[in-house]
Amino acid sequence: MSLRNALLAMLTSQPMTGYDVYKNFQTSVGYVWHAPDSQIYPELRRMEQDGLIRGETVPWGKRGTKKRYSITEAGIRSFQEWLNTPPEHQRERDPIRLRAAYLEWAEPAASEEFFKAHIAYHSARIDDWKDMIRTLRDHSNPTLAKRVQEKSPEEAERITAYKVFAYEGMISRAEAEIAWARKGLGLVEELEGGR
Ligand code: VNL
Repeated sequence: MSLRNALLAMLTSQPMTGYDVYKNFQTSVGYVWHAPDSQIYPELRRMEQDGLIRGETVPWGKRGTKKRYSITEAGIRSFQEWLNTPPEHQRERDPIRLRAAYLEWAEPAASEEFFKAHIAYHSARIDDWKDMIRTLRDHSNPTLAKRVQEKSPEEAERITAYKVFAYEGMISRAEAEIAWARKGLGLVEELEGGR
């Protein structure tokens, strides 16, 4: 369901071909909802069957055609219904904490590597999200640029502020992960150092 809503979000910015949905996705909402093309194309076809988007054939190149999707009224209603409904929280399935809970079975060096890799991963993600915030604020992100074109400055600001806020949430969470992993390094040192 979430992939569907992420794809509807893309098509609220402008009508696009499947390939453009894929490209826009990877440089925008894909940073908060990862999905490979193998999921995106079949889901677009299902969404068309369900009437949430409409594909029309448009000319392409010298004599080719391609399909361009636009969101339908039903698609907009479905998207807004999702946004106006309380969130569904998934119960925990946390591979990192699962593993952390049993580090007494691991080699101390492997435990240390585990926490260091965790720090490196989240540090890299924070850098990506900070870059994204910059391109949102200056409207150079292509998906956002389309979305705010022809909008008043106030409306553009409102649209941008929520997206920046989402990334600030991602960054806060990653910073907490890094702080936790640093404590983990300390714990491994404390518990395994003298062994
Ligand atoms: C959009 C653009 C969304 C850039 C994003 O993430 C993003 C958008 C939620 O305009 O839909 O990073």
